[in-house]
Amino acid sequence: MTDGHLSKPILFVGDTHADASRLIPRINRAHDEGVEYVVQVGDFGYWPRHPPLSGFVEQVSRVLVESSMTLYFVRGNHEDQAELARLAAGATEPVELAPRVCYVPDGTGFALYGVRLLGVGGAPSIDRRARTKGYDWWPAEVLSRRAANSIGAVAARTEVDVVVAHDCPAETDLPGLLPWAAGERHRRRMSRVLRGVRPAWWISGHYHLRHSQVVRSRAGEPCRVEVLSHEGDGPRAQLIVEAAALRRRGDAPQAEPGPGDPPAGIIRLAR
Ligand SMILES: [Mn+2]
Repeated sequence: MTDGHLSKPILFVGDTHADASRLIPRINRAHDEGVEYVVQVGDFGYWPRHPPLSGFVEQVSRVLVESSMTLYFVRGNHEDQAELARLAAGATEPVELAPRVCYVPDGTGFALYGVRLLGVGGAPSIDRRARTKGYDWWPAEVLSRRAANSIGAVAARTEVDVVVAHDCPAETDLPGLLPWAAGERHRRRMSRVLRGVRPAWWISGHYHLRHSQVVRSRAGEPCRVEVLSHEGDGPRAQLIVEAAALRRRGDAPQAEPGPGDPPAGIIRLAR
């Protein structure tokens, strides 16, 4: 890896929910800023069997191909879980579902400019009673406790800089969160992953709000949690970070920045 790669920016995007009309301009703006890789944190909107949503992936793919960019996404709770599980069966690396659109199965690692990222999908749907099992809702939307433990155990033997997840760990003090047992249980599973993986960054979505916080694992190591908002929320739906700032080694974040005081290496694009 050359030093030039370390200054390369990577775009992280919150829940897109198959909204091509907002995601495509965002990708185009990022391309103008030199971004080559887009990492989406789940609730991407992968619904290949649900027209008209089924055209979303192909629309995004065409733009990525034209710009020579690549998008990676983890699964949220609002995706076609059955199709994703079928297409990713046995995969040990990201799966290209359409040209330059790659699905990152739970516990799968990938590297961008030497930054090591690990995908951890899943979350519980608070609206599941309004959904139909096997059509637009599946019990496997959550990350199982067993999967959380096994991701933590495997990743503990490797170095991971960034966890890309849909949900965030229980240590995150999300504002305005209503008490909900299933949600709390799932965030505790994310905490198991956090303790096992010990990433420097945890970048996630799901709550349709923007929140930044440095949390500490039991060993006291800091992890910068960046919860991204949804695609309709303008700049709060994205984070652009230079590769060097994402590397685990080097200066790990030590303190939470104050309001209007972004950590070094972060560039926020105008809307
Ligand atoms: Mn979600």
